[in-house]
Amino acid sequence: MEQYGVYVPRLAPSKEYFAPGHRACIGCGEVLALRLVCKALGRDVIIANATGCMEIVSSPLPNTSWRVPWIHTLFENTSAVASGIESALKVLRRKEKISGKKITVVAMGGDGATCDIGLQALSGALERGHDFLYVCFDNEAYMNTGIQRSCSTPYGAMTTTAPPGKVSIGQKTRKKNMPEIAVAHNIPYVATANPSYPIDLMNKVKKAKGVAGPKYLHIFSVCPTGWRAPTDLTIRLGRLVVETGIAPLYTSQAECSLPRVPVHRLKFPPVKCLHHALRQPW
Ligand SMILES: Cc1ncc(C[n+]2csc(CCOP(=O)(O)OP(=O)(O)O)c2C)c(N)n1
Ligand code: SF4
Repeated sequence: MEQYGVYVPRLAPSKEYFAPGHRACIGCGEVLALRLVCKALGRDVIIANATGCMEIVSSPLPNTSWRVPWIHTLFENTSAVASGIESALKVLRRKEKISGKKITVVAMGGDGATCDIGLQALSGALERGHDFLYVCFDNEAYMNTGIQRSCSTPYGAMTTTAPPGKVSIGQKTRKKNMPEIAVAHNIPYVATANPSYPIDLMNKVKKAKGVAGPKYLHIFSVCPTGWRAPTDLTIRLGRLVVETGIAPLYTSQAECSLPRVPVHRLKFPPVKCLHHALRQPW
């Protein structure tokens, strides 16, 4: 972690396609992930972005942080919009109305937009085999509207709609395993990432760009505001979820930069990680 500030600026592309001046909270892991995704994608992209924190903080009229073509979509139709864009590009290329240059089509949203409300459209797009990349920024709740629980909120965590106390443990259901659901669609590339491992994250985006067909990237994104965590712990918390095995980094392909950590070799018990984020009542 100490090497983060030394190496990443040297190894990451300096060009920013997601401009500074956006309105994300201090220490937001999700906006850091988005910035890294944009760096790795480069300029030849079209992004369909579901409602949620990353859309809200980046597009207060008349300003925008987007230096690439970008469209705001609903929760329900983000993957459908991306499917339409990809199909339109195919037709325009076939009719020689545009050059044959590769344009990466990307759909993105938070865990609420992805794992709950947009799941049907996402599943359809994966099944139809559209050539696009879906990026889920998983901060484990509907943060933008005030920390409501989603199906990606882990068991026992605190949210405003699942508050822990005398009558409840907090979130009562188990976290939906979205990357494994994507894998079950038999698509060519699924990976998990985390902005606390920025080079790994960017390599996975670059890898996905080069794979034909549907790709799914699930990015664990620390949200200090929603987790009631200190803002200077974002990178550390992102590391802890990997080191404790709470959110392992892996890909659906054979090669893997950071392997799953076997449970018996975890550096810390998971509770240490949860304790940092103050998300547990005990
Ligand atoms: C169908 C629908 N329901 C509710 C809303 C209100 N809404 C806007 S942003 C948001 C939270 C988004 O949560 P998530 O997708 O997890 O992204 P995050 O803000 O956490 O990044 C909600 C509920 C909406 N825009 N559309
Ligand atoms: S609420 Fe969380 S995810 Fe949203 S901008 Fe703030 S820190 Fe980022």
